[in-house]
Amino acid sequence: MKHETAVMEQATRLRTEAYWMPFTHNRYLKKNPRSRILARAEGAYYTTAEGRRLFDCVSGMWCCPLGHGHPKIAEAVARQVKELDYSPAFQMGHPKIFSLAERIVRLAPAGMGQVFFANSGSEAVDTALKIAVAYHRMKGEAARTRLIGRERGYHGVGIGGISVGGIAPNRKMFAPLLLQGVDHLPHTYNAAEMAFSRGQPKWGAHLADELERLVALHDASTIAAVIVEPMQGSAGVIVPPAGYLERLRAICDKHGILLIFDEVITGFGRLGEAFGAQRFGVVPDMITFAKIVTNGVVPMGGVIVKPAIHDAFMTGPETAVELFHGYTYSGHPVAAAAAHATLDAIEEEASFKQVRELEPVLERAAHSLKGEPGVSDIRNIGLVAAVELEPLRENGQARPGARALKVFERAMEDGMLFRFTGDIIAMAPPFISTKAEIETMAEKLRAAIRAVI
Ligand code: PXG
Repeated sequence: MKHETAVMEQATRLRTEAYWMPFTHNRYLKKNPRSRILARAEGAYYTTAEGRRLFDCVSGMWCCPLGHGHPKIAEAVARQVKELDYSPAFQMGHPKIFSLAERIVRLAPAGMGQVFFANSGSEAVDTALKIAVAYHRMKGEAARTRLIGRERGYHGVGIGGISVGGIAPNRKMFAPLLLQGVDHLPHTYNAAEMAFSRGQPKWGAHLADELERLVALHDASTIAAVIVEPMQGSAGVIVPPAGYLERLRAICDKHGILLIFDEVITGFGRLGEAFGAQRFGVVPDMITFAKIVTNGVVPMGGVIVKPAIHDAFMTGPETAVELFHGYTYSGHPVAAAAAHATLDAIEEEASFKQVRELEPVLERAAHSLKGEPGVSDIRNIGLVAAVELEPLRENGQARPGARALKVFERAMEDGMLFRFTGDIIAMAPPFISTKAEIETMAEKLRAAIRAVI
């Protein structure tokens, strides 16, 4: 208990000036930081510095679905720190990273062959884009340099990721740094056609044909890769229309363009299969992952590639480095240990099955909010749902984001930690959630929505 008191005290007596918080309204939060300071976590719950228990409605930031303080992962990490805390990433290796790569390939859709490790989703994305461009060059098609992203896409915050990304505030401040020769597909969201869809919307497969238009404009011989999230997460849960990803795949095949699925959110079970690729039955050429691979305990990201991509680099003298890319912490032993323990737990706890069983529970609970004040759309797939709210208006002017912030704060007072972007409230509860916890989450969201009008 002594330790418990120390943790709480440390969390409450804060000097907030020196820490510049990421993607945060720093000045607003620091006016009243206490309610936003987390002191502890266990299972599907956080405890704030004020001693309030919060249900973890978005699994940390989509990354901790097996619950916090998982004993197997904690033990594996502690053991690894003592056994081999760090191993140079270049020209050296350690057993766990080889076996982890093999395991990830086994989980991936058939036809994948190798894994390149990074430390975050952003690094994974920039790695995949570099591999795509370099691959074509290795194959003698050095003119294939263009990258195609999608409106509302989120691919992290590296220069490559924001260039192919499609969220305006993430791009506009950094415009001079954006990569040249990038184009974007339209996003697939259309409220009039798909509001309140359950699972994949029926409308919208034809939007994949926009890729043909970009090919006609730029010529296939200049295009290296298309990168999309199979389900757009950060932009507010945009579920791919039925048939859309299949069409993207076919068009990429026709023109020799690599298809990259950014599965940083969807990888390792969020959609009830190991990857979105399996859920949607479409196999890309590369898959980026991060987050759930270690249950969020230690940073890790990576790219899974088809053998043909890997093999294209395996030329020249055997003593030459084949890919001039990598990070000090690529394949970190502690991350590898956490990932093995996470994958063990996923198997033992039948996590993908848990997700499939909870999917209809979340779907029903989320869609029961239809008709509540200001709710303009509800969408869901796997263990993910989003409720979109109409913006609040003040003197006839819309104030984007204000309603969701109020709902977020209100729900927190009621023991729920949601995420919001703009006026969209996201839910991606832990796989270990009970049916009752998911239903309570939706009821508390209902109460918060009703309180904010
Ligand atoms: N790609 C995708 C598809 C992501 O969702 C990244 C890349 C970047 O990963 P890193 O590890 O560099 O942050 C992400 C991250 C949210 C939210 O609530 C989503 C992310 C991160 C934080 C919050 O929408 N996605």
